[in-house]
Amino acid sequence: MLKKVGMLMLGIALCVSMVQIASAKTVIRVAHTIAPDSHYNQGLLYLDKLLKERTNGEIELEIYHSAQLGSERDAVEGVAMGTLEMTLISSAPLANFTNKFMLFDLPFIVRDREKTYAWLDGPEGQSILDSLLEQNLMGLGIWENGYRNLTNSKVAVKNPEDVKGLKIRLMENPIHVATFKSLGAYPVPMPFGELFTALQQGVVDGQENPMVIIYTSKFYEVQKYVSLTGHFYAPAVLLINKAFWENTLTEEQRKIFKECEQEAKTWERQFSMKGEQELAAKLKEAGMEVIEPDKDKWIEATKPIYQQFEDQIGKEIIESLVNAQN
Ligand code: EAX
Repeated sequence: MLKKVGMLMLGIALCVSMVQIASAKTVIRVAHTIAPDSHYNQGLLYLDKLLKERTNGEIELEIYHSAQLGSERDAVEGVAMGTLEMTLISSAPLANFTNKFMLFDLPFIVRDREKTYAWLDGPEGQSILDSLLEQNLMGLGIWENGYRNLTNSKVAVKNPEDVKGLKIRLMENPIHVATFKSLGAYPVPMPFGELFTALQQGVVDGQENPMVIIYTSKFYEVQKYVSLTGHFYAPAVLLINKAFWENTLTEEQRKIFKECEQEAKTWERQFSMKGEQELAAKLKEAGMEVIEPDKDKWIEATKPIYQQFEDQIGKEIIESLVNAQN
């Protein structure tokens, strides 16, 4: 009997020490689809640095860039199932999971970035993030992908009608698709990981993305024109598996994580903004023609999209974001 108790005690002691070893260091795998020198990757590296410093090395990130672990949709599914801990993605593909983020897909809805940051970081942004909780997805914060600009290899697009007949790759999002369709383009929704090859082989004529992505993905090698349309503003969402967040991290670690996340978000937004200001010149140097379109014409041409999606998104929330920028 005593021997049995002794064995049991030893077993318990072993288990406890194993848990201690396991909790000594928690590695969080985080996937995203874009290049190592992009705003996403640099922002995540900064978050990793903060986490390591402030948890004395208890928490660190293992970052998988360039769609190494699949598309954004794959990443969201992985985080929901717990086969992946974290991802940073554009909000647009989340339309496959909830309609709460579709607000941001409306053309030209974000005109004042700073005021929008405040709205995103407040209760409205939080309630949008919370819409994913029932799918085991915990939204940690809304970072930035940025204003999307159109590139293509065929015509110097200045006015909305210039896109007629162009095959344009878009994210998998119904509002994006409807917008370009209404302008007479052929929308081709496809995951980002397949885009460079599709442009290179002429499967599509063009695509749209923020300057940081156009530059760091070297789209200037396969695209001639960049039109500074800024037609959609893409927030980026940092998602973590809810069970992992609640059960693997301690309360203290979650508190530190939240603080680090906020600082990294601010850092990443600034990095993104700076890229936007500086990269037109670099794209020119790389051989692209940079076109300044008349934005008012684009705003006018894409207005009907609001009515088309108003019911699905909710009038109130649209007004809230618009009013927050007045
Ligand atoms: O989230 O798919 C896209 O065009 C996105 O901008 C990119 O994956 C980053």
